[in-house]
Amino acid sequence: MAGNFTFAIVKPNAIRTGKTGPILAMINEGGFVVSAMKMVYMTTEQAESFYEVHRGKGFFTELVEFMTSGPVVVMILRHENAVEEFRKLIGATDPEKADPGTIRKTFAISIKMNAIHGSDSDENAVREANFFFAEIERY
Ligand code: IDP
Ligand code: MG
Repeated sequence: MAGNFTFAIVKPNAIRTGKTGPILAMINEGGFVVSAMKMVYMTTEQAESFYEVHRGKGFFTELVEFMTSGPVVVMILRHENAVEEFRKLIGATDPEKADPGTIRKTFAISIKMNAIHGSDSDENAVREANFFFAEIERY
């Protein structure tokens, strides 16, 4: 399964502004298959744990506050070479640097409120999918 899936989160700014549907349409148009999906409202402890790798960075506290400011949609997405292909579809972290036509260029408000998360490696896709879904091999 590794290599053929990635993990994504539609972030609170996109949910609040009603962009979940348009973002899912772009994901579908990009050839990704949604193989697991649910809406969750993370606790501070969950968000801190999910973003553990960023603990100690200047933006860590505001990132955790943002990701717990409302519900998010978490997903497992299938595609060949999924991690790399999905990072291309979402664009650069900073929307000002993201290519036209990417999800972040289209829907991000700022570097923090950048609409969507995508795993950065196969190893992290497994970790992140496991963080929110049980028995991920079933998907
Ligand atoms: P990525 O999401 O493109 O992999 P990371 O560097 O892993 O980017 O950062 C995780 C998330 O933290 C970003 O998607 C964004 O929401 C937030 N973030 C990154 N850099 C900054 C910053 O300089 N200020 C505020 N938030 C940031
Ligand atoms: Mg990252």
